[in-house]
Amino acid sequence: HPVKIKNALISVYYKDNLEPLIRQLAGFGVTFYSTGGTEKFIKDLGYDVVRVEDLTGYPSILGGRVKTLHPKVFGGILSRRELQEDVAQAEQYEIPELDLVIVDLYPFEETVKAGLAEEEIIEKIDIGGISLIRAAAKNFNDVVILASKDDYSNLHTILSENNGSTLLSHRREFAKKAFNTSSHYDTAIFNYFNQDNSINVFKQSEQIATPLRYGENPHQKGFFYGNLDEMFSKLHGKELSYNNLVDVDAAVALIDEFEEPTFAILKHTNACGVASRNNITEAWELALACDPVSAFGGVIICNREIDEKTASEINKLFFEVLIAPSFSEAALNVLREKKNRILLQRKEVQLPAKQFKTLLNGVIEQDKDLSIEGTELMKPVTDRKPTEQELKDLFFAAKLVKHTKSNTIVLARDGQLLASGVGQTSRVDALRQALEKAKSFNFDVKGAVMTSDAFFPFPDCVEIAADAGISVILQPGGSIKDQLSIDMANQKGVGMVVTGVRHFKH
Ligand code: 93A
Repeated sequence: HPVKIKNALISVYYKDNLEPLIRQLAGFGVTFYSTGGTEKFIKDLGYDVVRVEDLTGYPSILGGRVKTLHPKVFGGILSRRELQEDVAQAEQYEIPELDLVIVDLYPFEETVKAGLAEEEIIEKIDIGGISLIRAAAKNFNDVVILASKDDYSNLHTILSENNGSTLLSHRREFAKKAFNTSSHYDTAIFNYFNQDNSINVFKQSEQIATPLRYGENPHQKGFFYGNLDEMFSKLHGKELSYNNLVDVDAAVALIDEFEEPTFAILKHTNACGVASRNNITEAWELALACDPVSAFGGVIICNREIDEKTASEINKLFFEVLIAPSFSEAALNVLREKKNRILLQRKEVQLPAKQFKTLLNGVIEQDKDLSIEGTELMKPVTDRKPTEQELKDLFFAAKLVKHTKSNTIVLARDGQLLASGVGQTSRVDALRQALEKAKSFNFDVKGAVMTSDAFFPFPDCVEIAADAGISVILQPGGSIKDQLSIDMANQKGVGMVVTGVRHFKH
């Protein structure tokens, strides 16, 4: 469906970049229709122009507010060329078929940015131009719309290659861009009026926005955007809170690292208890034993069905949320005894691989940290090599350190988290916290393994860990002082492996 351009309506605020296209169109014998300033511009290039006023029989009125808003203009854009009634009416009312519309809108955003008075800003809300754009884009079947300077050269190329005609595919593409321009324009106007943020744009689409009781604290409003039903069946309990959701997210990310039957208990996104055991009741008991104080009010997750026996043990603890792939009927009966606790049954869904966070006046995006280094990637760098069991423990602890706030140190042994230092401002503080904590729950860390989310800038951590009885240390390496840490390890007779992959989590 090639359409040859015969008549063009041109109404542009900024005239730059237009000249080559005008010259080309003139060469193809196109008739120009134009508004005041644009008309003068084309005339100055030496071409004839029909004034829109002469087409409509009206002058530009109301200080230019009404220039092109007229049936002779809009009829010429919107008439369906293949519809007899339309063609007949166009003839009856002497409406020319306009098959190209070029508009450059009043610079609304620019005027707002320049900080001009409201009166001037309002005057820069383009009405005629935006209507021309929308009309021409709607009728892309017959009409070419250029709503952006960036597209002038595109059309120039198309016309050169097609002897003054465009194809339907071209026109549809230009229409898409035009609606992008018009929607952006109206959004800018909306944003100007909504500076008080009294209309929450996200909230408008209620189907994706779930109001939460509140945000992180009761004085903060909160919403969730997404579809939780896709991820979980809620089997019991009150509504998930903002903080619950944050912890559930952390819990899911952590447990998905594990193949073997595992329980994890989280508080404020950090694990305070994790254990892997073939017997899940045992896994639960060992996870809880890690830090029964922190476990109070936590979020619990397991990657196996919860049976009645395990449920009875979990039931002794006050907790917020329990997540599992399934629950036996009997387990549910036990767990449903308490009214508020939330029971979530997971569904199998692929989660997005990207994550976003607002900051300053924008958003940052990153790939999720999906890297996990298996034992084959743990490079021994000390005289003392890790045993099979130690390698297994290192792998277990590496999964935990990756999902704990930096700076962090994780101590583990035999598939059980012993203690961790979380979110500290120095690595040595994280280590001290972990050791203190282990001691306070009567864990002897002798023979335990230790993992660090990032390299050791100094050998102090290695020295402290070795003196506490840690047998092997895993770290990514990469410090210019790596050798000092390795020397220290050799001197103290502890093992060290490096992975080359850092796992900061902020
Ligand atoms: O004030 S308007 O909204 N009323 C109109 O009818 C109208 N028609 C075109 N502004 C209108 N325009 C705009 O005038 C165009 O979008 C373009 O920005 C400008 C071109 O005016 P001139 O050709 O006089 O420089």
